[in-house]
Amino acid sequence: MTKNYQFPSGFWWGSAASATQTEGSHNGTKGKDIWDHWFETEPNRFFEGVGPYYTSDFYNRFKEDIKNMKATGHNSFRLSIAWARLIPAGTGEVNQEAVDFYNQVINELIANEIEPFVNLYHFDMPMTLQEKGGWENRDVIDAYVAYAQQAFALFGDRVKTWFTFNEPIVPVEAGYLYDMHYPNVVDARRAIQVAYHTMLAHAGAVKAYHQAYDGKIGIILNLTPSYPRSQHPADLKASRIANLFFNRSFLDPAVKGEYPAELIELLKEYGHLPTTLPEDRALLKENTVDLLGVNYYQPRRVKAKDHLPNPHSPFMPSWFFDRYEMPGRNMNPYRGWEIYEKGIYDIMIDLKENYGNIESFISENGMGVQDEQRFIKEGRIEDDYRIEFIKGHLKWLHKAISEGCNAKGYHLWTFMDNWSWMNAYKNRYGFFSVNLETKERTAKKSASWFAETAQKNGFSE
Ligand code: BGP
Repeated sequence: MTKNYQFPSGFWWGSAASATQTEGSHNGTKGKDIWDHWFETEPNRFFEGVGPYYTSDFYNRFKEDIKNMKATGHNSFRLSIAWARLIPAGTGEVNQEAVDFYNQVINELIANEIEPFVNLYHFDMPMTLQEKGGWENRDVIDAYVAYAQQAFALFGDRVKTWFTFNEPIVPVEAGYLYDMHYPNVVDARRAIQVAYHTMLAHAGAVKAYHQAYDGKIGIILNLTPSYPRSQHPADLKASRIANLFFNRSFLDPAVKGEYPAELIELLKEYGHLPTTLPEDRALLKENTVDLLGVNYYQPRRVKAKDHLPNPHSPFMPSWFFDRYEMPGRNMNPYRGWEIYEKGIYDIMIDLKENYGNIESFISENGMGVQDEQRFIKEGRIEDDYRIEFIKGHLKWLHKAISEGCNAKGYHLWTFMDNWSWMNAYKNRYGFFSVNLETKERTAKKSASWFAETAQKNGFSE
């Protein structure tokens, strides 16, 4: 029997991208950010030695791309502003060339009836500020809020949906715990301070926005629902702690304005509370988000530790649980991430039941595939696996909405294949492929499927 998956009217159909991954660092005038610096100093850390200079060249080709977005059924698109492009030194003078560029992009989107969702920070700390300690330095909070205010003043007349950060936990984990991003620190105490300062910067920007503008402002979190191996109390505890560290550490302060008491207790017990000031509590409490972007790629399966942690090893979240490789789980064989479509539903139910049913949307979800050229037939990548992936997640999102969840849209990661940090061009995610030599864009099969789905505001199966 055919089932209809019709979405509420006004549903946001689109995709997401970020400045560093698409614009091309060498295009226009831009101050250095940590990616430029890291690539200059350690190019071997990047897949095939490819850095942020080698991109789809959105900077020069955005008109063509926006035309393609329109043809792909987009009524919304998330981009990010590169802080170091708008304010090359991180603080002070604004770069007029960048203002012109972002104005043109925003105007072009609006002219094509595509709502611009603008994110202020996607892993791209200006190098001048990183040299002063980056998010470890409390002064950087003021620099960020000043940058946010500049962006609101310049573009806020047309941009009505803002985000302060994309996946703020990623720079914390990758940059300060696991040696995966610059500055390659491995120190939980410093990581916790970075996480805390990021949330203060977030709240400062929310405050500034609400004081002067009437649009919406939110944050984009990569939520990884935690599933325990079993209902054994030790596994349940492991899962609860994983959830505290990786979801609630940002979700609670962003939506409820306060950190979970259990997280505070845990950090206190191990002597890892961050340095705070008395006024921080009110700043967080009074400046919660209007909406939430949810990036969902994979769940987190955990179990109680097989062995007690070595009491002399430095504090790490991995002290409290082990990863659990559930037998039979469905893996994306190319990216090595589990595909668990129901996770999207579980997140939405959690937001409904525990976070006041805050307005949200899927701000990233996608399937990275290596060597996608293998799937070319008659000049086009036949990415049926991506269509199935999107459909599978949309079905669960649809169910969540039918049960009263406040989910307003779905954005694929990403519009066209892009440079992905250390993975460079290893995994391709786009509706469009890009010939990196000629920069020619070619629609994949998923682009036409999405266009039709967006146009019908759903699909049937
Ligand atoms: C998300 C980031 C994106 C993008 C995506 C895919 O976490 O917000 O910027 O990188 O992951 O990542 P990857 O290319 O490493 O598979």
